[in-house]
Amino acid sequence: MKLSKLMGVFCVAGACVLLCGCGKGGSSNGPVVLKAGFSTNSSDPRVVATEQFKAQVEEWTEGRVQVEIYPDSQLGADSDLIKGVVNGTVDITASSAGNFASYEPNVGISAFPFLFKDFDDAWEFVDGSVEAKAEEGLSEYNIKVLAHYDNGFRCVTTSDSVGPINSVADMDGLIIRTPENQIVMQTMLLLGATPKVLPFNEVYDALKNGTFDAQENPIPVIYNNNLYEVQSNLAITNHSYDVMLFVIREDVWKKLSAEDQQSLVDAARNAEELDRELIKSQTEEYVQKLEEAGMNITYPDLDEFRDATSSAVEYFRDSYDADLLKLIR
Ligand code: EAX
Repeated sequence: MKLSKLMGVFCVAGACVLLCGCGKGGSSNGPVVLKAGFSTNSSDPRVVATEQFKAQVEEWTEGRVQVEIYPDSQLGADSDLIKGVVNGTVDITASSAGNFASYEPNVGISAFPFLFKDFDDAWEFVDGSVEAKAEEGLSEYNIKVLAHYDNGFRCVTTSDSVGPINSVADMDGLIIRTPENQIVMQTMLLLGATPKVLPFNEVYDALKNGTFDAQENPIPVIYNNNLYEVQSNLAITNHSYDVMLFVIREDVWKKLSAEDQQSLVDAARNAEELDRELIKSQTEEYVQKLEEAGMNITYPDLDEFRDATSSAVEYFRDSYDADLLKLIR
């Protein structure tokens, strides 16, 4: 067969492969590889749930979309991971809603103190229209919300030297580490403590060397990240519910075929369900494990804490959408 004819055949074949590749989300340049980064270690439910997401996405897209998981702040701390999604260096992350507030302030609205009585109450809110409205502005920053992971209800831990928390008075003057979340910081101020921000991957050492007296995080985070090794007391304050946004770069999302997008949506919904199950069961089961690990557990009167923090919404009246604020009180 003459060379020119042969060349002709190759071109047609090549074009056909290209056309096929494009149609199916993956491209002729091989699979779409999504880098997913997290601030916590691999035993944390957000990472465990994303491992399931990875398996389902790769199976359901027949390998056209692949997910690489980077725990332990390998791709950066929470604020770096979110910045990475915005500027295209990280494809997927899950982080507390409050950490997105520097892009879209309304997103952190579910963190107001003592807003929810239990997980079902919180999930109903997070799956509702208020949260959806609050998240609308994220698209402008190339952030697409795929699902709502759960971090749990935040509680206060303290060192041996400052002792346990049994009342609001015990919070007075505590140097307490918080994430970069203005609502959590104001809540600590209203309780008389002094909040200071530190990236999560530096918290263990900072507590160990006494830079901080205290920190606040949900029970699964305290256990899964071994914070009981550097804090002696746990007060069950449940002072703030911590929804986490499981997000993907919008530009990458838009390049996927509708079929592969649907696979990611379905896998993300399943991962959300698994994450919530894990967080709820660990919140119930890990208090005993923390006690067995030597922590002194206290149950302060939360009405006193609720009263002391009741002005938080008023304080932020000008920072949040007034209609949204009306809907949370
Ligand atoms: O779960 O920084 C924090 O305290 C957050 O809760 C973090 O994502 C760890």
